Amino acid sequence: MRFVHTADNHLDSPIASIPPQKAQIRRDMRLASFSKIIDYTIKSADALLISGDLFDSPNPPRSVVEFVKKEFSRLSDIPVFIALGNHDYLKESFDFPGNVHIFPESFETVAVKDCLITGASFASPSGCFSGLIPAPSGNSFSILLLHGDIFTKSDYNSMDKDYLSSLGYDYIALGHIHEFFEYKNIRYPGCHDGSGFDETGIKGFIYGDTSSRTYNFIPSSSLVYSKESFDVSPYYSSAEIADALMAAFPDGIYKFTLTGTPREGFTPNASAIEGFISQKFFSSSVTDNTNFDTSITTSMLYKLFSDYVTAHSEGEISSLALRYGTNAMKGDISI
Ligand SMILES: [Mn+2]
Repeated sequence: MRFVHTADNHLDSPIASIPPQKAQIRRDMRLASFSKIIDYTIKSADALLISGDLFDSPNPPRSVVEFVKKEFSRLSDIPVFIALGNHDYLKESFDFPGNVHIFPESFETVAVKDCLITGASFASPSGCFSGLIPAPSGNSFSILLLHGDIFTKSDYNSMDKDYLSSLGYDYIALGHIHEFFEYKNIRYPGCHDGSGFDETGIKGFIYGDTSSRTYNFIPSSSLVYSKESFDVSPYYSSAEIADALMAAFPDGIYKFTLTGTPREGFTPNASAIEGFISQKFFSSSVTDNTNFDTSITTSMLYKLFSDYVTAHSEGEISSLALRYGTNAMKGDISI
């Protein structure tokens, strides 16, 4: 059997860290990425496995449920197996089409093709499945579909990864951790497309083939969230820095931090750079964390000035005053 394994889609999730008018566009992009996973399944797989947190809440907005119903219908007779998580636990009936199977609160095993899929769903926002059951005996390829945490002792079905791994399943399809991770027969696909700076990097799903026992990560994120430091030392102006940023990074959602020591007499203008680069990046912010030039800091004038500034200000105000003052003493009065 060839399968697609996805999880933690949080399709109705609020989008943080970007302006509200862009957040709506970003929400739609994440739905479109989910549609591409459905396209991929139709083209290349015999089943779709979802390890929980498909939705961000147990009562997602009707429009999102309708969207998912339509997507599942497109799969026609390709089955979908869902083990609900701590966000979308068993609460309401989603009225999904007949090819969709949601596992109940207690473990159940379902046969499909050459596989036996065992799974269970969260029935409340926290909890654990007591008595994880071993893989069924026999020659069938066995899959365990579950939402849970193998990294910390949390309220979200904490499991010991070595114990879990030893239960005899050929493939353990987990959800909960929003980053791809594999350990022996255990795999987390991560979320399918980022929704905040706690989900940085390329996101995707797993495409598995039970006969060759190959399990590949397939990217599905439409835009990547990224935090980047950028050394401004080689550049002479804010426009140059903006050009360099746009040349160095693909479109995405960024938090840039400027570092290094700007050239003499020049102070980067973070908000101007933000303005320049908005023509390329879906969303970006720029923070100036550069050092100022200290080549004149031994002079008496500088000492009087810096003593006064540090005695009368603090934090960012203090460091900006020192930088602008230092530049002014060298004849540069631009800010
Ligand atoms: Mn979760």
